[in-house]
Amino acid sequence: MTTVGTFISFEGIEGVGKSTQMREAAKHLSAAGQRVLATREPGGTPLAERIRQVVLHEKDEGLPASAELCLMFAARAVHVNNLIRPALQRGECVLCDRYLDATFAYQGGGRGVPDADIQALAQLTCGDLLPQLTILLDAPVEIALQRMAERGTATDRFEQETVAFFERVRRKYLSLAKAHPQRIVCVDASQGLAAVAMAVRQALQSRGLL
Ligand code: Z5A
Repeated sequence: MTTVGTFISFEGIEGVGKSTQMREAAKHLSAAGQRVLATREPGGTPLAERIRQVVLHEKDEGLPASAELCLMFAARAVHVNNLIRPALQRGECVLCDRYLDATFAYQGGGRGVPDADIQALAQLTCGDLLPQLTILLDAPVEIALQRMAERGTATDRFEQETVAFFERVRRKYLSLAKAHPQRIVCVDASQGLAAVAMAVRQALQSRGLL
């Protein structure tokens, strides 16, 4: 299926500022005349948001890594088919707070699921759909966790993970950026808000999107 819109994902460990920077980018892209759809994973449609509730907040039973992986892809299959592909077909600019790289980073780097298993499920659920541009916001784990602590939101299953877990996730993200330099732009998210926003803006400009 030919897609005519633009697909951009925002990635990084929790608290690096993905949501904040995605909102800024949406403003700039809208002002530049793009029709912007901002969405997130897991979630983005009513059904995928219900799956999100389970995968982030299940407390009564243990959730094995394999089940967590399948739930992430179940939500993604719904999201891609029901929201992302149709929006791209309409020529919209889809901004997604996390996508497939998050699965390689969290379920792969964090939980130890082999890349080949993740790749097989990716092929099954989203085919060849990859973002044209991925902004990886990178900061030391302690900075990101400090920001989350200051924000003081309710905790989910991931937010209760150890520093070592987030270090593995960060390392995997950085290795993905090294492996896919054409698609993934790594931004130093330890800087202040304005400096990070400027770097994101430059990445969009370098792709002719602004
Ligand atoms: N997950 C997974 O395991 N596998 C998958 O395939 C997918 C997801 C798709 C839900 O993610 C969880 O799902 C996620 C991984 C897993 N869990 N973790 N960890 P989420 O995206 O919904 O939740 P999150 O990653 O925890 O995002 P967040 O809480 O919204 O954080 P953020 O978007 O990166 O940060 P923010 O909300 O923009 O900023 C956090 C605070 O820092 C806020 O108060 C800001 O004002 C402040 N901030 C932001 N930038 C700055 C700078 N530059 N300086 C100072 N302060 C700043």
